[in-house]
Amino acid sequence: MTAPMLKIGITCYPLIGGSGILATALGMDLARRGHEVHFFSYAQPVRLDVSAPRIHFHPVVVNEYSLFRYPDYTLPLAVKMANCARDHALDVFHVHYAVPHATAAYLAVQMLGEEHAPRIVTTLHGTDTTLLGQDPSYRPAIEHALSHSDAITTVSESLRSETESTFRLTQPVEVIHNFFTPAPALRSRVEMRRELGLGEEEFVVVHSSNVRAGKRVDLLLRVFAAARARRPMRLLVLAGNDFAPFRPLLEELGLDGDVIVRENVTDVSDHLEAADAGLYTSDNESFGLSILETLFHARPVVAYRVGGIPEVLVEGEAGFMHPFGEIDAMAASLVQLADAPEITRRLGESGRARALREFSAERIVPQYEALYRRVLNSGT
Ligand code: GMT
Repeated sequence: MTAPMLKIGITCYPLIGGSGILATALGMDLARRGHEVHFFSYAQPVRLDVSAPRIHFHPVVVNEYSLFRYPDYTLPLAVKMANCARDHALDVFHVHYAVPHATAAYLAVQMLGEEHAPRIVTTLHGTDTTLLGQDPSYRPAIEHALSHSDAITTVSESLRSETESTFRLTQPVEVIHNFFTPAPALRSRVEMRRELGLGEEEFVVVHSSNVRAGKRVDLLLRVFAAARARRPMRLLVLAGNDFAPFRPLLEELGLDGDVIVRENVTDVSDHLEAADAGLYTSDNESFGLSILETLFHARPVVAYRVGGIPEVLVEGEAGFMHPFGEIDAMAASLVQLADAPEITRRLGESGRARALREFSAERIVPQYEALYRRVLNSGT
């Protein structure tokens, strides 16, 4: 007998950022598997295809009231989630990022009455533990919402251990790693390189992120500058936010002609295919979804050994890691890759093979399905 299809409400941030990207990919994959999936957010998530079967998007409208200096999002979100759960008989609320989504889910459940309400699964993605969880103005509220979740997951072992030491929780925290499915290429590597003004033989390093403070774009440029000083290479930055604040450093380092910046690209896959290796310099990452994306394109990665990155990037199998803040060692790894195309190719292929083995949708999405069924069956 086949298991009944589920009705799942997914709440996430809609922007270019790991948690929203992952939540969108998960919802799309669940819908492909036959589940009915309802998304809640203040804007349509960037990678969400609302024309796909069984996908629904419910925008949360935030009205402006003159009394409020700061508009409130949590209450309209909770009301939208409760109404939708009632209208569509949702089984599960799966909220990505605790603040304020897990609190909104708790409120929605209280409004509906626990007996008739969906179960709550909360997935922590990183800064909800590592940043907001350390803030006394947020921690008790996050702890409250988590303790009223039917299941809590983190995207890495590293984040699980940090979550367990940050919050007092009575229920277990489970790890379900992130996954990735590359989008089909729209153009060839040669076409993409031509479009970017890159020569066929040039060694191209790629970095893809929201360029927020923790991505340490300053270190990215310094590492690249140190590598560039040893041999020719180019850096392609796929920036999910305004790159302008980094222009002065780029000029100071004399990198103007060697760095290509593209903001808010949607065809990330084509750009990754045009590159030869990835460079990531975050001071912390619970997982590093961009690193995984790069590995899926068979590009080895050079990164700092922080947070959950060692769970994604196995040293010697998919690239190189160095202690946070190292510049010369990171640059030396880039130069090594640039000088040895055979090693670069081999690392790229073994990185992709491991990514496929460990972090494919086929492997990860059933873990979420099993979790939904478990919370529904056990009532816990
Ligand atoms: O830092 C970001 O890029 C955004 C952030 C988010 O919440 O959207 O990313 C977090 O979630 C991603 C998906 O699970 C992880 O791959 C990132 O490592 C994590 N960022 C941090 O932990 C700083």
